[in-house]
Amino acid sequence: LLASLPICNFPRAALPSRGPIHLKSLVTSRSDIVPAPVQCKVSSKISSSTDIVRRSANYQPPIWGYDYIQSLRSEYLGEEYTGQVNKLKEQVRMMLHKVMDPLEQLELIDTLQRLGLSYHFEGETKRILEGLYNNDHGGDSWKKENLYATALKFRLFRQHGYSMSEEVFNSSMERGSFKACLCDDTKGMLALYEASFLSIEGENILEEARDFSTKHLQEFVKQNKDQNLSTVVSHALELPLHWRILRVEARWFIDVYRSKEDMNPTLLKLAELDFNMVQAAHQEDLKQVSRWWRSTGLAEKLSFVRDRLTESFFWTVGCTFHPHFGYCRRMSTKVNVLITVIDDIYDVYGTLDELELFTDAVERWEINAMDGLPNYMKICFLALHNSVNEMAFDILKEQEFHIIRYLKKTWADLCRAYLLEAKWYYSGYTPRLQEYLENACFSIAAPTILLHAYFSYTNPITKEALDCLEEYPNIVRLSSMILRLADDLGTSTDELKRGDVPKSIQCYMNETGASEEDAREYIRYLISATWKKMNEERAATSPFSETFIEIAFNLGRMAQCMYQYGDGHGAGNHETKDCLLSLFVQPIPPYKG
Ligand code: LA6
Ligand code: MN
Ligand code: MN
Ligand code: MN
Repeated sequence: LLASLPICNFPRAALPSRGPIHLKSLVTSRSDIVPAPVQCKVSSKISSSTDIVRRSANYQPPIWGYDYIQSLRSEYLGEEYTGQVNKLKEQVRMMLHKVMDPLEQLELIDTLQRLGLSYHFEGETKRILEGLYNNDHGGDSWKKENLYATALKFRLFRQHGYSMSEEVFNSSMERGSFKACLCDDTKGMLALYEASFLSIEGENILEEARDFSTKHLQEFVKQNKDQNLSTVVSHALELPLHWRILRVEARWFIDVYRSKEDMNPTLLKLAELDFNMVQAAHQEDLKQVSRWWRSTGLAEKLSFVRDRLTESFFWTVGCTFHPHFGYCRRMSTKVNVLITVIDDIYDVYGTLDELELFTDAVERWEINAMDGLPNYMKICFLALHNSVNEMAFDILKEQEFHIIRYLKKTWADLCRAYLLEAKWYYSGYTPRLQEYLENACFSIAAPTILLHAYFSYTNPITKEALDCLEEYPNIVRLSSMILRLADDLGTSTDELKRGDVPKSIQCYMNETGASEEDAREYIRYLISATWKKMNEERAATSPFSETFIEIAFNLGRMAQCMYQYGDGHGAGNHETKDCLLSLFVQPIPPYKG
């Protein structure tokens, strides 16, 4: 089975080796953790004679229907706010020019980033960082600075692609007694903690810094001496800044910033206004793509699948929120909903025979290939075929670049990976973790998502980048790995209940005898190790634009966000619902100061 698969050795480079983890207990039998699948009989219209036993996931209906989405209207769409924003932007630009103290400069850059505003000030940010870097690099000024300033500077420099040695933390980390006195410096600890996530493999000082600061910050939260600071620290401990997507973080940080003592009203006003205006643009994208989604009729015709338009749209906003990327967001949303539907066909509803036929049809990528499919698959196939071909048509028109070959290959790779999982499921096979991941990093669809993203966000498309993409470069593999592992942490409990292949947690348990808790811990460790490799990729030379690399990073971040509290994409939970409301529906009430 495996040998016949053209997908091989996918994440081998990405899978770090690690000594055996401490095993607390052994799992006695698989039946402890895998309840019998929920099955339901449907009288199938597709299969003329026999009753087919199909699984069911009992997915909830979407949080928002078509009419609700179409009713979204923001007053911030109008021209009248553009003038206000421009004025505020000018004032902030002046601030950026006036501020001279290096620490204040860094703090301003950091605040703009967290407020979601830095995209307006890229030139200024670059100029300031360049100046700071040239001034103090090579000198020993680091030694004179406190931990907070050093860590903030380190993080911002690394984020912006400046090379920075972890040695700058040597003086803070090497002496035990110094560590003891740092413990009162929570602000410094927090900065050190955030900086440590910019590390690459093998950076031991940063590794130690992460452990040390994490422990200290956990202790600080327990003591609960300072309510405001504790809130900020807990937020950081849940997920570091480097793993968070900008829009969600900005929405959260604007509220935190409002009650800060040294809050600057100009920054706050600009942040609120800009957030609301970007939200208005997103509403228009969402309305438009929701009309397409309704026109496909897939949600009604295939009532067993997840109807997840808004969540699919959220993934794309997490990848890139800039108002002018509307076309790309709409295209990527289409890709995401189609993936979600097809994934359910393979994981839940389709029989193995049907899945073989569907895979074959996608490989052939021609209209006649539909003929032998059951009706529900015909509809899905044609929706896929039409939508993907239409995207290819847009690119052909715009750039005279013919991309069908690439698109059809990625969908065929995806379906083959899905099919292999279906075969494993029906044969009751549990692969080793490595074998599982080699396939699962395809079946999570990140390579498909990123390939489509490349086409819709890139102009001009280059042959060099395409050749590289065809080989599934590291940046794609690593982003896929994070998405797969985070997805497994969030979704595998429900998946196994209804009947699905063992996911990474279960493969690892089966392979090593680890408890579920230890297996989850190991998967979290793998995520963290994968991020380090991602950080390394950022610095590597590649034929990809900053935008594409950022999208690959953001896809990983979106996964951390979506699966932070369980299955935010499929099952829906109140955290995701609140998040979607705050991002796409509710404007921020303006600051009256
Ligand atoms: C997750 O569902 C899902 F639908 C995906 C296709 C993953 C990424 C989603 C985007 C961006 P599930 P599986 C649309 O947990 O079957 O069912 O691979 O994925 O575990
Ligand atoms: Mn699935
Ligand atoms: Mn699947
Ligand atoms: Mn899953």
